[in-house]
Amino acid sequence: MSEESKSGISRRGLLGATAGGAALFGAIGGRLALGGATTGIATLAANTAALAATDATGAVAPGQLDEYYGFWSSGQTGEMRILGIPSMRELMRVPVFNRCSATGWGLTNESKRIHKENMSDATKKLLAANGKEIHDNGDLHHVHMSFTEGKYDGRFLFMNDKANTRVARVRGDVMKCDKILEIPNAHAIHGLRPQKWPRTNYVFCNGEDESPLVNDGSTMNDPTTYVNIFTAVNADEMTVAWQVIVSGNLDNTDADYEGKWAFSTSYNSEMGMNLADMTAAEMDHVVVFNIAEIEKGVAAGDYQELNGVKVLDGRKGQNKNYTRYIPVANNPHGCNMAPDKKHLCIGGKLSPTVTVIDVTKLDTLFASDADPRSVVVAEPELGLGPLHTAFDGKGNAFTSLFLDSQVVKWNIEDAIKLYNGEKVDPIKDKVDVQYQPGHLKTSMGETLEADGKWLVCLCKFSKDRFLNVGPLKPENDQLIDISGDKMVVLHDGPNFAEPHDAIAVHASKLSPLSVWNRQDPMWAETRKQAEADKINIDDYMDTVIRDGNKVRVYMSSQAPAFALESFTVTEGDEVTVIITNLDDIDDLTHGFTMGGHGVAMEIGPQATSSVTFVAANPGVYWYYCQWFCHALHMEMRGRMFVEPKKG
Ligand code: K7E
Ligand code: CUA
Ligand code: CA
Repeated sequence: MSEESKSGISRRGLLGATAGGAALFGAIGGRLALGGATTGIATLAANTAALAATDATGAVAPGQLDEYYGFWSSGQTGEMRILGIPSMRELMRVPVFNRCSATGWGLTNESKRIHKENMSDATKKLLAANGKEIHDNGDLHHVHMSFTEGKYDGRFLFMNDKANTRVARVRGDVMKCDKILEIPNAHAIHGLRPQKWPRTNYVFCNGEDESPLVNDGSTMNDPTTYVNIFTAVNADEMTVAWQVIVSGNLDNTDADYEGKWAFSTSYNSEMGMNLADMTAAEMDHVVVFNIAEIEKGVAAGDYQELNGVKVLDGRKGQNKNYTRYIPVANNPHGCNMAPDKKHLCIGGKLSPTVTVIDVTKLDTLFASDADPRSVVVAEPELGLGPLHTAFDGKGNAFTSLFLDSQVVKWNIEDAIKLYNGEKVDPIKDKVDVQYQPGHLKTSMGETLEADGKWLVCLCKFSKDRFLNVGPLKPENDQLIDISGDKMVVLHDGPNFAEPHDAIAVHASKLSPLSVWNRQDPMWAETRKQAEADKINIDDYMDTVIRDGNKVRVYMSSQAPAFALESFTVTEGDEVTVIITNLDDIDDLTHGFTMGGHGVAMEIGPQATSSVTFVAANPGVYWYYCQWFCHALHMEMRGRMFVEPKKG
């Protein structure tokens, strides 16, 4: 354990900020067993009789639940992860842009339908040329929950794919992806945020990579043909509502608490095509999007239609009602709206400053030709490499300092006073983190219910913090207690490549189902086919339907047996196996794996799943349930007989 966290924990003990709750020595035991922070916490336990199960140390006793759901991105892994906060226990992985061996995501007909539903013809062509139906990878940086009136509403989580320019949605009720939308015209969706007020009607998405607007291979070297595109996705329909062409590129984005604005940082206002050119200018900018004016422009027909999307021109010198460009120091990164509804914080990255914009001054800016910098109300110098900022709801901000490997706590009002010439130091505390932090998240900090309890700092390097596992090391997500004046690092959380961002949502905001609803739309297409085959997929089923060389095998499952002990197909048949799990008990998931066929899927309680493959080789093949479900789980298997083709 490092010196700073040792002293931190004893300070925490002295503060005794842990009152309330019964003495739960088990909580500490659980933590000791993990071999994590040992001595300091043991001392704390001895000194503080009253320690709540989910407070102060981050320790959560066996059998106790976390106070927050943490929704993590996973970068190039392409999935969403759910962790508990403050325990930092990984609770679930939700495959989205990746393929998943456990659940069959990317293999099942239900998941493939979601992948393909909004796929462009160009992507279909590309995939076919590469012998594929769907993409194998994604680069998921930002996960954000839907809002109602500035508060999380638990309905959906939205996330980006930078690699293949997509946006996906995960349902809050079952924690499965239900929509994947390829965004036309834009390239490399990076920053993504839902509208916060009055509700999430739009999800705002930044295209990061500059490309010719009509990208048909007619030009590469004429930079004047290159543009970047800001996209508003209709969150309910998961369709593109409109797009705006901007000057410069787009990195991170956020929205205000009045539903009036969206903001995006741009690190390449230069429109450079290499590192030297992208960092050449003295200043880059933040683009402000005026949502109402853009909607008016759409209604008035002030757009070109490109790949079925209404594209407005918001470049500098074009319609000044749609956008404004606020100069900020070169190559900014993070874009974070404070829960005070007023202050937008822009991470300087190359500059040691955070630029604070007062969004209540934007109406005046749009109505006049005032200096766009007039909306800047503070620019505190905080340290080297400021990337992202989080908030405690008490007027303080926490900024990650990538180069300094620190988190800095600073006060927004004090920073404004300093900017106005008063002699105040806005910096309240700094803490070392291990190492090189990117995003950082406070509990409920991106909502009007920011509670200032926890901060999770997503460090890009772990170096020596864990047992060496070879050249590829995990990231390190650190838990920091921010409830006191001083920040205290409490926990190291190794994580696989590569969470960029996370949100901490109070557990009261969600109540996911334990058993699927039989009428769930997830298998609506499968149901249609079954109805055509006169099969009731809600009931016991053990029927094989032959339709030329297509064979549909309908079977239910109930622990510890599939309804069909065996079935027969002919060599070369296209086989679809459709399974309904009739068990309706909490946590009773079955699986279906067809041996030797590269086929496996999850079937949750009361769910239907289906998978299609070609039985190319004659012989006997065992299928089995791969989800341990019963004392006789091993016996939950059956045979597929593939008869040789005659003649
Ligand atoms: Cu890694 Cu939000 Cu993609 Cu910053 S971004 S670190
Ligand atoms: Cu069903 Cu294992
Ligand atoms: Ca730049």
